[in-house]
Amino acid sequence: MNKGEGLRLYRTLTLIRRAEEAIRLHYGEDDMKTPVHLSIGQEAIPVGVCHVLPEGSPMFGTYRNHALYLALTEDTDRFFAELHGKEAGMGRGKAGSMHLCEPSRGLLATSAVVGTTIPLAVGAALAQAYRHLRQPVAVFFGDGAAEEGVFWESLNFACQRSLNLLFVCEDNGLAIHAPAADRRGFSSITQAVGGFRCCTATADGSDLSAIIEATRALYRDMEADKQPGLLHVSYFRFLEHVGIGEDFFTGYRQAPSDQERRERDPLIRFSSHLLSLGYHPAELRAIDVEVDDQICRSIGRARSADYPTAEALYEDLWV
Ligand SMILES: Cc1ncc(C[n+]2csc(CCOP(=O)(O)OP(=O)(O)O)c2C)c(N)n1
Ligand SMILES: [Mg+2]
Repeated sequence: MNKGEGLRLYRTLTLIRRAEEAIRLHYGEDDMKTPVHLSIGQEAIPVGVCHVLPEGSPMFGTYRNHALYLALTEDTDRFFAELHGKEAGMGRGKAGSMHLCEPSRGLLATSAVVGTTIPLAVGAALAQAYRHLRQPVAVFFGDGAAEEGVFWESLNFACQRSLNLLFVCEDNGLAIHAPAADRRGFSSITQAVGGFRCCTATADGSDLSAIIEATRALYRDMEADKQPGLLHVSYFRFLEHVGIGEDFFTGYRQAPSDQERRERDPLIRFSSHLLSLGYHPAELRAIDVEVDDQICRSIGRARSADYPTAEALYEDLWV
């Protein structure tokens, strides 16, 4: 990783974190007309994967998509406009937080319905194969989605057709409040997938460098074997399933210690890594200030922007 690359990655991680901290700060004012599934703890996964895959690769995600959207676009103007339900949002104020997409940057769809974008990604990868193109397609999904039939059917079809498709399982060990052990008939998704003609890799979601390294190696294997890949990344969900608060007090899981918080926080981990490589703290602080300024201006623009007209409700529909 050269110096410019390190700073760019730090900027993207920081942009995602600060954008979500801004959501937490302002959400109570009730100007953001959408439920939010925050990605604090998960940010490094899309940042790492998008860093490795070729620019413009078709991508699909879930309702927990803020990190993926911002990693691909860094566009906080359209992001905050959408969260405020404004016409200037990337979904003209009608998508809300759970359906962010930006086809011009490769982000084709995200969805509130668990597992639904997995077969869409298979379709996109099949289209690539049909046109004799080898652009990889990536789909991000949670550990809960990996228990749905559609995941296994999609995996089977992708392996049978040797599609250039990267499955990225963002595993926080929870489906809302239900831990993996209460839901699953298998102990490890990579083992369970091991019987398919599919390359696999794992990484620690709090370590951006490890995610980049694992994705690079997996993508090389996919290219060599001409088979799909599954990247399993475990991470810690710092906040409640939906909303802006912590939920440790509810008792279904334990609060992390201060040391665990530091170890599981991808931004703390990556900034410590950069400092250990000799980056100067002032370089990182300058990025923090610039990012905060960008976010502040985007929120200001979103607040003063126009709502869509009533007629716009009937536009952009397939009927
Ligand atoms: C088909 C479907 N079933 C159930 C739900 C309700 N639901 C919303 S989020 C969620 C948990 C999903 O967990 P996971 O895939 O691990 O994603 P995470 O929220 O942990 O990122 C469920 C069951 C839904 N949205 N869609
Ligand atoms: Mg989960």
